[in-house]
Amino acid sequence: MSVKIFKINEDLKEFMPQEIVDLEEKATWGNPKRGVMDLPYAKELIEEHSLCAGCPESAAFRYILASLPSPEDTVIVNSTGCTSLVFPHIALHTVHPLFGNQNAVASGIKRVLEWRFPDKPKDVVVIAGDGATIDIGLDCTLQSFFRQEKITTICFDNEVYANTGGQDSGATPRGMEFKMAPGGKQWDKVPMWQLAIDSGCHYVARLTVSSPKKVEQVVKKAIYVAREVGPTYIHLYTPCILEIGLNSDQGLWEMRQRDKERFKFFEYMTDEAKEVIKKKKEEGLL
Ligand SMILES: Cc1ncc(C[n+]2csc(CCOP(=O)(O)OP(=O)(O)O)c2C)c(N)n1
Ligand code: SF4
Ligand SMILES: [Mg+2]
Repeated sequence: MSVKIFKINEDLKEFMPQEIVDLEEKATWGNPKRGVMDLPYAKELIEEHSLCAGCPESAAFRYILASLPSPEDTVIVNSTGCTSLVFPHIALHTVHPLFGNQNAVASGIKRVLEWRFPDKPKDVVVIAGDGATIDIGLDCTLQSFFRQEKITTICFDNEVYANTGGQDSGATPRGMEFKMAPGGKQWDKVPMWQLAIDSGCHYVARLTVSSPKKVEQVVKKAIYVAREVGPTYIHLYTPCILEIGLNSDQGLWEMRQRDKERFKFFEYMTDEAKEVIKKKKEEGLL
């Protein structure tokens, strides 16, 4: 885990593909002020992905990866689902544990990194779908909050088990129907952001990914607070355009509709989190 592993041996540089040279020369690693404004230029931020064309998860990934304060010192822990299709395309340290176990595995990684590198901040970020975070992995998610693990959990809520063809999840709103759940959801959507607050998270945000700058701000705040205080949680709406019958150019439109209602921007922070955020603002990092 160091910027050095991305350095090309000088003797080999002239033989390296331009793509690899660009990765070294134009990368934003080592600059905590990096952000979504680097997206058009920074080579290490995903250029390709194997999600459906226009899937808002791809935008969410780009904004998050561009906003990590120290990508070279970050480990991302994922879970199976559409999100996992992106990981082979990114130049970051990632771990793919068993479905639903992501917060338990992230806790272990964070503790080992703190022990091994006591003087250097190492960020551990979980990125997983609503099925993994709220349904099958809920136990591991909440227990990591109860234990006050210093990790950031980001849930990509598309309100469905997308990768397995469209079953309803705890995050599906009441009445919503899918191909493989034609009877319609019988219960209300689980308010995971509230569970995160009640379970001890120090910073919680709920939003869509319609505004890149907003995503950047919440990701940075959540990571800085996790470093110094304890668990943080971000709930992102990344609609599955395939399952709700939209075209590839309609994801942004869908998110802007939900910005006004069930994914209206919401932010919560404890007093300790407020202190960290104030300090980071004074340092010009937020
Ligand atoms: C232990 C285990 N249980 C179940 C599965 C099957 N499985 C793969 S992807 C998935 C759904 C993921 O849904 P979600 O977390 O909401 O992610 P999405 O695909 O919607 O992005 C399930 C149940 C699995 N791979 N491993
Ligand atoms: S199935 Fe849905 S969530 Fe998965 S890649 Fe396609 S649009 Fe995105
Ligand atoms: Mg899902």
